[in-house]
Amino acid sequence: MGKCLTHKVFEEHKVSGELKAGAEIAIRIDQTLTQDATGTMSYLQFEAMGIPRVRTKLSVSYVDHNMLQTGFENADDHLFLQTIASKYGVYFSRPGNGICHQVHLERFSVPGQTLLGSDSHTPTCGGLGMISIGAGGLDVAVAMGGGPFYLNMPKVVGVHLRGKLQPWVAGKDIILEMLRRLKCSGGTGKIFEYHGEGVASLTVPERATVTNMGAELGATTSVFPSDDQTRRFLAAQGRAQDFVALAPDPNASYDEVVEIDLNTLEPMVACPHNPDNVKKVSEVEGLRVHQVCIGSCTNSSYKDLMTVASTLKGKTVHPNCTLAVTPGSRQVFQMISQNGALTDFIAAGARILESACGPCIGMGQAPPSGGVSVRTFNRNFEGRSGTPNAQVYLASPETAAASALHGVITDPRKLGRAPTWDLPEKYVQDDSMVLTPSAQPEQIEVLRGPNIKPLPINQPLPAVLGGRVLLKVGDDISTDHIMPAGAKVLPLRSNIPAISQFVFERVDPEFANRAKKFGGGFVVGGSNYGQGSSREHAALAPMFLGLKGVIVKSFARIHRSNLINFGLLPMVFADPADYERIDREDLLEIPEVGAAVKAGKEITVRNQTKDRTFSVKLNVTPREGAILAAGGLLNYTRTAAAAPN
Ligand code: MIC
Ligand code: SF4
Repeated sequence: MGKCLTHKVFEEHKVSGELKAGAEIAIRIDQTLTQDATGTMSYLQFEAMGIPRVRTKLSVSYVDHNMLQTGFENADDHLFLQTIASKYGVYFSRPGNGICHQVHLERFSVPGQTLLGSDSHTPTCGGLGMISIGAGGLDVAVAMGGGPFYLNMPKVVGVHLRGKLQPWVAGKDIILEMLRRLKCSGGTGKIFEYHGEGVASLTVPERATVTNMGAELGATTSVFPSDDQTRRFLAAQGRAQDFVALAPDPNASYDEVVEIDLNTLEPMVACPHNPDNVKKVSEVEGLRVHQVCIGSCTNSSYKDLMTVASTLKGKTVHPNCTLAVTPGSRQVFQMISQNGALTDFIAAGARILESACGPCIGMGQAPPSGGVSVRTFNRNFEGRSGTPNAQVYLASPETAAASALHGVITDPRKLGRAPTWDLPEKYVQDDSMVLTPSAQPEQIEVLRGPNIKPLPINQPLPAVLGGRVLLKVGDDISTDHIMPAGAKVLPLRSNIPAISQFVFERVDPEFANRAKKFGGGFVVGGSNYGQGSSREHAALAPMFLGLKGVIVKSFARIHRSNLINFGLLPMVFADPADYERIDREDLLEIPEVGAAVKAGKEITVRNQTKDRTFSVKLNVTPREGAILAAGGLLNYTRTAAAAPN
């Protein structure tokens, strides 16, 4: 049997372990990326490791999330990030240069290399044949220091694409169809490798939309081959030298197979409040729309914006609906400005936003109360838009443009002939907003405004772990539920004491006070706990409040790793029925927790309130067990470094 592309790249980067699904392996990381909302912590952690300069081929620090600057906090963070990047050898993409994933795809992605990013949508660069994985900031800090990235080898799912997308049907509809079929935990422990004759007609930006939103499947990453489309894209970016052809062997074997016929695919939409609540657009057509937003790392490429601009040209947005447009990068912005598409947007009544995450992370453009917002984004969790009762629908740029014109959800195929235009032979190539690190790092002073607070560190695991159940939640709890973002909370990402007040705020505003009252404790949850964002603040801030562990039916990958990285026990009910037999404020005790963690398997938990015991599974590797025992990865790394050889 031949090899799949994923295994070829993993083999080249393997440091230890076996390429056997489920086995722990470590891979070498060529490139890293951070964004400002997770980056400040990541660089504080890197600094704490005492390594003088990054040891990757390339590390880039982006500023794209915290851009509103309604107070000093965001600007403080930007200066911190700029100076620390310069000191430690990291390229710095200045605010205004664009969304990290879009810019990285355009200017830095290299087929066949590995990329680790402190953002869950890092898999975007899989659209160009990279193995690009999202992780917590601490894992990225370790990779910047030259350390390998540890993961359990995912299964590789071959997604066989047949046929060709029909007019008005987009890359976004492919990934929405995947979400409809597999649901948002369907990709846990998996890599999706797209292949088959249908791949050839998909452009790099379309592929990047698919791999980007593979994050919503819970996948470790998604990847496309590197072929003629890739060669053309890189050449148009002035980076022909970065091209490497990459494909699976013709007889490659996959752990699982999914088939999609592009010929018959229709425009799709994810309905409130989860990205996997997917229907055909034709099933929800006619619903009144108050707002349409074009942008985010999923759909803000030159291709996406040109599609919308050409659809709107000569028309105006429906009077009942507002339209916000975000070009994904300065490159896209410059190009639509040069070719007149920006004028078409303005003439159509669009509100043009700067190149940043913006409304996707609740930084402005909150919809009206109970309003319907159609967005080309990737997440529609309750409240994420900034309006708790807004109804957010996720769709392609084509569907979003049609809906903006009609003021109701509209199948774009109703608009008649699809506009046609060619992808550019040459993109604007101007990297002047990417700053090169200093050649004299000793002369660089790292600027820390009052928003930058020191990093809290956990204690090693005690002999007995005990505490109250602080909260009991259901299935699909996202890291947006645990640690909300938005204009009020996001600026506090560098200030753990302040941000910890907002933990679980939208689920239970009393959570932080209860945690303090009981001196910490446990959280109980359902399936797919911690889906969504990679923000390690969803582990770090609860840790600051005294959280000791989480007991759930199942975890999402990145959040589970983040819990371990900060010394919090990720426990899974051995018998899911025990979930029903536990209540908020029950007093739990785990005796001899140290031995249990070392053994890595089952732990007995005593529910003193209910006077019963139940079992939970830890399923940690020996390395993860040692990290938990040390009270987190930073402690573990320090102890490992201090240990005699
Ligand atoms: C998101 O889309 O939720 C974010 C904001 O980009 C996060 C990272 C963060 O919380 O800073 C992500 O996707 O990882
Ligand atoms: Fe930014 Fe939204 Fe993409 Fe997250 S999903 S990186 S907030 S654009």
